[in-house]
Amino acid sequence: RAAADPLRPRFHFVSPAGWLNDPNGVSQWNGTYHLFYQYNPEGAFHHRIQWGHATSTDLVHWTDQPVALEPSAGPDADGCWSGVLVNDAGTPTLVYSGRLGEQELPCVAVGSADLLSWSKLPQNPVIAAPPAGVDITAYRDHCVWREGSIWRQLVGSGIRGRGGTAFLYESEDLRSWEYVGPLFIGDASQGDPADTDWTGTMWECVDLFRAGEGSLGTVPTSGHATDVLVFSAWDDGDTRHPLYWTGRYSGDSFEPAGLHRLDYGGRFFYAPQSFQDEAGRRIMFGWLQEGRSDAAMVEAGWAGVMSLPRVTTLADDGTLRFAPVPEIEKLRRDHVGLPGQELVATGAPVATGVSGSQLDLELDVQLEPGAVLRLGLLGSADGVSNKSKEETVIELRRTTEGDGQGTLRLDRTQSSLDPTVDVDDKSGPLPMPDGRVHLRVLVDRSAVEIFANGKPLTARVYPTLAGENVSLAAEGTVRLLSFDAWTMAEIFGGARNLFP
Ligand code: DQQ
Repeated sequence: RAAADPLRPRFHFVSPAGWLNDPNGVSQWNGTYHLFYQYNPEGAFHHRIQWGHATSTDLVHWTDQPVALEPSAGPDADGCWSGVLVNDAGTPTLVYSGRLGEQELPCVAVGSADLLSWSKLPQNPVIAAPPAGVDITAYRDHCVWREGSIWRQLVGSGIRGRGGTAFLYESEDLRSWEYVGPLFIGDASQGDPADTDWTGTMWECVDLFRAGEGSLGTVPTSGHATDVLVFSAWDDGDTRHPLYWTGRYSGDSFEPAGLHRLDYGGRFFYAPQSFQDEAGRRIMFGWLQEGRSDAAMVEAGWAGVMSLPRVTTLADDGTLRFAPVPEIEKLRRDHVGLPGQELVATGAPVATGVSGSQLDLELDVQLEPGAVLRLGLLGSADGVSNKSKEETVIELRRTTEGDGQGTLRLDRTQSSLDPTVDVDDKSGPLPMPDGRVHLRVLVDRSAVEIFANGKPLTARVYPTLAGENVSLAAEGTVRLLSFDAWTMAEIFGGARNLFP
């Protein structure tokens, strides 16, 4: 049933059955990429979470592996929640949150050399309780790294009445941990939960790394380096979105410089986790959660999409810039190009001749001040008025000031005739020097990943009609410098091994 769902992505990783959420233990080990993920094979709902596992040699095609961790009597009896993989002098080691009742505590499992079988330590949990005397909102998820001869660990949390935080610990052996203190504490009184950059009452899935040159805990050798603290701002209300601070991590603290939105799709690119691969690239995965109801997920038989792996680099303005790994391009088929041309306000959209629901689009455009470009996707015309009945629209808008600023917006309001799905607008600021924008769009059935000058906007859409046209429309003057489109091949042919 799930496999036949036309909304199920075909070139993104999805779990073989049931439910998927956060990426875990993302890594490259002796050449092979490993993707673990929060998994419930029993159905498309979040319950008694296990660690699914898949491997890849190219970051494009994935082979399902047996479940790595599943709940057992003890501190993870109610779920093996998010965590990381580290290399302990050659021994693959997982640090994750074991859930028992309403509480999560840090647990460790060591792996066989092929990373396929895992043994939980008998002394789990390795940290018996959250820091004493602190009124916390929650306590879970891990970032673990080696600094000189010691291990350091962050556990995501929040201090009631103050804000999200990450508690710092140290260890010599990954088994006994000493509490150092909060790395730093956010301020939940700043702004309002509805703000797209509200930092939340708890930080899930903290991920600390150095972007640019050098590595964590070292003195940067050039100006082209910043430490980055990624977290998923959480609140027991509706707020869920990934943010990051740039700044400087040194000693036992983090001095923040700037707060940034990680993805303009907010909750649709959640709980990201990154690693450095053997080629030195920082690669990030995130969970593309659903925008349909719990009942619709259960009915579909599957839920949750893993993002395409993203190369994460430091831009000249000190923020992060993202692009899908170039390996993805090997799925491109049936190229369609359009000649460079000037698009002027014509009212009616220009057909591109491209259609499909598995697409990779790459455009270079230049907008005059005040101009707008609309790229329509997954469109269907009703054949009478020729107006689209369903369409997902990506909008680039340049300010009238000519200051090289603009907006990226995803208009989903007409994306589906299904009244029960999420169709909120998503948008964010887009610097466009001289009005120029490099736009990359990956459409995979219900998953849309947009990268505009390196700023990502990820969301889900649920079209009900079979129409799939791609169109372009302009307001003011927009120069189309290049337009290339491809159909994308599927990554999972045939039946998948379910490893009961
Ligand atoms: N999901 C996991 C947690 C994490 C949250 C549980 C983020 O570990 O805090 O499945 O989506």
